Amino acid sequence: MTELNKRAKQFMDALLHIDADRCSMLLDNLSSQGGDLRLVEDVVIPALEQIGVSWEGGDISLSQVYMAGRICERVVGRLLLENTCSIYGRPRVGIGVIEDYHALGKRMVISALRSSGYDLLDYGHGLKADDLVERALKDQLDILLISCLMLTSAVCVKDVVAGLRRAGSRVVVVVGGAPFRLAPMLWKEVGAHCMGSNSGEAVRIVRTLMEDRIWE
Ligand code: B12
Repeated sequence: MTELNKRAKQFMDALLHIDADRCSMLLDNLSSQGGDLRLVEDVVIPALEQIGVSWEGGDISLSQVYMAGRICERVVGRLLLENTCSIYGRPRVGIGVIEDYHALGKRMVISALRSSGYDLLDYGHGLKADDLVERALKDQLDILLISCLMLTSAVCVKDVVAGLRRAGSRVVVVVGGAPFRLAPMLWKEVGAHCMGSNSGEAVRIVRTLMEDRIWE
């Protein structure tokens, strides 16, 4: 087991014991070594994914999953950039979680983009396809980032893409979240332009789209 895997395991144990103080302490120790977002990618996400697997296997309860999610929101939130920005210039980027309420991934993507110098609009979570279409059109977005963690939510991206094209919009739709990682061709099936597996990829995708100015 590598050092980071060991950290992820320690973090998961603390989560399952609903020990928020220990979770904070473990992250603070690592955070002092620098690279906050990398740290979340390497420690928090593997821990949460393993918790999801354990829940599926019937080894832990939904309340433990729930509390793990809540603790992560709190402790990770402290490490992320929280300032709300308005969008100036190009590209105009917006992000939202379609249908479901798994919002941590979106927060990480926002933080990575903001710390890389991109402003973006946060549309929140639990959004219907029509909400996303309406907002993307109203804000005249160039890039719409959609996050989700449930397969049933992922398929709704199709309706967003259809709604945008019906309205004549050329906004580029980029997706991310567990269903797209698990089914590598799903992004194509729902009509997205591409998918990203983590917050670093979100930054790379926005940068490339901006260089190509694909919306022009
Ligand atoms: C924590 C958690 C919860 C918490 C959520 C807390 C919160 N506020 O977010 C709670 C307890 C509330 C919850 C509830 C439920 N959950 Co849940 N949950 C999880 C769990 C364990 C971790 C999710 C998480 O936060 N991961 C960490 C984040 C940071 O990762 P991420 O979102 O993937 O984001 C990263 C990348 O994907 C990427 N990314 C994300 N978005 C985007 C967007 C773009 C554009 C790009 C480029 C990249 C990108 O960057 C991020 C950083 O690397 C997962 C297990 C798993 N394998 O994911 C199950 C999981 C997602 N849940 C699941 C289910 C079924 C549910 C419930 C239906 C359970 C129930 N019976 O009530 C409800 C549904 C609630 C709802 N309507 O949304 C299933 C979904 C299965 C499926 N096939 O659809 C999973 C997979 C568990 C499982 N193995 O079965 N859950």
